[in-house]
Amino acid sequence: MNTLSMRAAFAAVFLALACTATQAADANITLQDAHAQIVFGAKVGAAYLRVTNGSTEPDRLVAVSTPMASKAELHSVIDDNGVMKMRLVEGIALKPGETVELKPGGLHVMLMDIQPGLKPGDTIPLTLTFEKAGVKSVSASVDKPAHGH
Ligand SMILES: [Cu+2]
Repeated sequence: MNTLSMRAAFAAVFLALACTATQAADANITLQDAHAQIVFGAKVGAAYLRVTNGSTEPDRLVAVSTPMASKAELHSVIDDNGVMKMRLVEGIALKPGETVELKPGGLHVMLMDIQPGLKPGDTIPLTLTFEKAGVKSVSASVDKPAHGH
């Protein structure tokens, strides 16, 4: 074996090891307490959940989709001189071991043009795409309407 093919062989081994490590980290995203608040009659709503990165690598939630709405976006809420505004976010970073909570008044999954006929207690399937962990699914239960609506 000449030096060049030795190097190629080592490179192949390292690549194989790197792939194994990535796959081990994949299993460590946990999704909990997924629920959704819908503005009944307006076809818009928001989904909330807790996302935990249990791996030793940083990860990033990059996209969300659902068959129950024509559009799902990651949003944050910002205070613009006392006016609360929603902003589209490119992704949500997750440090190793970190739990990020998507909750009312903060980060949320914006659902637009929601299919009609959903009732409190129904579930909305959400597909979350992570940079490293890949695609994860969770069901969000539809909350009862909030007070005054
Ligand atoms: Cu929003």
